Amino acid sequence: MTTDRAQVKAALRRQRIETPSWAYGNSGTRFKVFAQQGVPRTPQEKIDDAAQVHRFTGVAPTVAVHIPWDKVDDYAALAEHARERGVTIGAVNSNVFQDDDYMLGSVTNPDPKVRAKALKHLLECVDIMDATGSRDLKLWFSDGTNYPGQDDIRARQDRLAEALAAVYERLGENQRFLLEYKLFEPAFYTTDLPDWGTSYAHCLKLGPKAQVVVDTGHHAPGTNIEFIVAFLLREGKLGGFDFNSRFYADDDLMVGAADPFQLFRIMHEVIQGGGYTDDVAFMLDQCHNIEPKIPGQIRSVMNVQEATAKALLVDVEALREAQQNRDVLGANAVFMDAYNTDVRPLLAELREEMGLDPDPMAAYARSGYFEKIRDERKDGQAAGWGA
Ligand code: LRH
Ligand code: MN
Repeated sequence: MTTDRAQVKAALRRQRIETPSWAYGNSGTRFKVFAQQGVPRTPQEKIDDAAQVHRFTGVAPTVAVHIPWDKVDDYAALAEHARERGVTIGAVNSNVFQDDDYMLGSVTNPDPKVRAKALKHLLECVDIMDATGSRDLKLWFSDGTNYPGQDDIRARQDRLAEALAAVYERLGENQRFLLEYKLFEPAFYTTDLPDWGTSYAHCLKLGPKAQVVVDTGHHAPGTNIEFIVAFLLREGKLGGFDFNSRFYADDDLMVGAADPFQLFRIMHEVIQGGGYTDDVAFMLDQCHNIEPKIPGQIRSVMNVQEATAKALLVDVEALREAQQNRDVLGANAVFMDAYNTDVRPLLAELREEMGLDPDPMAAYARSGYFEKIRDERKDGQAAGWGA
């Protein structure tokens, strides 16, 4: 018996997808950053654009910020700016990967002065969370080495553990940190947090406020990401996702664009593993290097909705039965039936019931918002990664 339509719509209606402030700014590769018209110039304008994504999808009510890309004098005022536009500030992302001092590492750097500087920034990010009311601190470290012998792998883990313990100590009652891992880049020999196991081990040692975040672009090709999701959920250590997709490396393309079937398999494990709750942060972490940014975010949110709707339609009873009967093809067929279901009419219906246009992309294009920001934001410095 598939989950009935009303139940599926009720579940989709309470979906929460967080968009990243940096997706609205200019971004690119080491070869070129192609500037686009209408790009925001300030954290406030990034939030204005994020509010458009929520306006047309109804399921993107929070915006992740990145420090110092979104540095302001008054973070409480920034949070108020967001509230006035119907969104709130979500995860605070630290940045210890762009300062000259961090060339040989931030919290793992052999130089204790550099480590202290990095830790100071991480603790400042928790101060910002106090001001914005954010629950999550997202920690990603570019730390690593490029040549064998460059540094002591074990000693760097000791330094990392020391910094994480200090941050953990500082976290408030309802705060937590999400520890991100990445196989490689910018380091090309060792990365100090290269995989889910290393992140999980550090989080396990620290306690319940330390959770693992799965960036879907940060694995070796061929990695079964839904296995990692199922495992971390079973351990109560899945704190969230940085959703995007890739054909090769950390391409940061629109989630579901490169591999919609993988996104479906991931959402199936999320739902079956009890992770379709507010305890798991569903964040986008993408760069729209050549495509328009706000429509890119709207399309990405719709891709997550479609994968989630299909996963909610899995006939779980029939699947369990086929699995118990060791009916390999039968079980796979039940799974594929859900995946091959066209859920777009159901989502259009849901949007109408939510008082939204059934076609968010068309509704945004008709809204004239792009023309407005294109004309308003001619002057000044467009925001970017500042890399
Ligand atoms: C690193 C990463 C991390 C962010 C950055 C924008 O590749 O995924 O989550 O800080 O992208
Ligand atoms: Mn990420």
